[in-house]
Amino acid sequence: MTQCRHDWTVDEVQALYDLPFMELLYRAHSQHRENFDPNQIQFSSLMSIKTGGCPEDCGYCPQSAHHGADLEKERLVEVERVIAEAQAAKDRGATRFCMGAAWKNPNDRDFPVVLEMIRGVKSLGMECCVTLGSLDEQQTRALKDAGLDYYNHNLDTSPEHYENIITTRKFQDRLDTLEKVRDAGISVCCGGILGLGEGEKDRATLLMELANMPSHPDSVPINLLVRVKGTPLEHAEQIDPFIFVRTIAVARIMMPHSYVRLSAGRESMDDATQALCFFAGANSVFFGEKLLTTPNAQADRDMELLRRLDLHPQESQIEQPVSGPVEHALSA
Ligand code: SAM
Ligand code: DTB
Ligand code: SF4
Repeated sequence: MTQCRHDWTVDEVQALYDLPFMELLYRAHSQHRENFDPNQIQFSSLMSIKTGGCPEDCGYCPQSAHHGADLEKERLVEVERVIAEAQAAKDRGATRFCMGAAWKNPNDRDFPVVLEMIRGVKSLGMECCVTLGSLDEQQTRALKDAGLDYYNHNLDTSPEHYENIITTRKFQDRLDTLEKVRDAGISVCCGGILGLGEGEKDRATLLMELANMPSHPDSVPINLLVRVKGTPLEHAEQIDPFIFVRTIAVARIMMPHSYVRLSAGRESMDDATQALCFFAGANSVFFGEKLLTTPNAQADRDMELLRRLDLHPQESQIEQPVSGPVEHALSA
């Protein structure tokens, strides 16, 4: 097992980025094979449980009330609908169900309903993840008691670039919530977005911040900005796909035991780039036609890609309810 480091300097991270591409991929893939089955991908499914009208002003996000994205707002969805979607995701081969809400933080009226959703998803024998914004200690304890496995809370970019992208909260606010999540014994899902007009150093600093947390996030989603009309970043310059692949590789080397998720942005990525990401150490994706509000890679395209690359979905790691084996569309 590879040792985990929490004392990276930005120069060390930059030096990894600067390795010749083939050398970097070789190192990352070797690291990946030491800790994971390189032919196995974990599948998560995503559902927006409360859409739009968010008071935060994240420049990338179509759900912010500050921007003019064409989006149908939706109140908190009903628990039954969530459970039905989770069951459908499980039948398609997802082992984790993730729910996202466009909140700065959860309110007292809606929070108990989310707890009910978590209990419902857990009763299906799935891992459960939610992303609800900032939390206080009472809320993290309640989430843990409801059986929550993962909390997603992204750092998104470097502390230096943060205020160019989000002005309604501080980078430190994110770290504070993450500390409460960790202290409650919930696994952390934390990553970032590339393509926010950041520089080389911002990307290196983001990975340094992630790896230098007291423990590495269990899941590290690396998102490629989905450029949405009406958001301040709708015309952001697209990054070179090889920079994206390098970022996956550097994340894999720095956080050897974490699941690195090739997250948003796959729809606009060609198959060869995705294959390079898997080689570089990405071993988790969102499966299903939709992310939260934007389209994801089509399910049939994903199945075909897996088949062509001889990749197989990871089986559930939690004990299943007694209702019998589930036929996986992905393993068919
Ligand atoms: N409101 C909560 C929060 O921001 O913590 C949870 C939901 S928010 C939509 C979850 C994550 O989605 C964000 O942290 C960001 O990383 C990602 N995201 C949002 N819009 C995106 C976009 N257009 N492209 C890529 N990732 C995006
Ligand atoms: C994460 O890092 N990416 C997901 C999930 N965590 C919640 C969200 C992607 C959202 C993409 C834009 C949208 O569909 O609204
Ligand atoms: Fe709100 Fe989250 Fe979107 Fe930011 S990323 S505007 S906090 S929903």
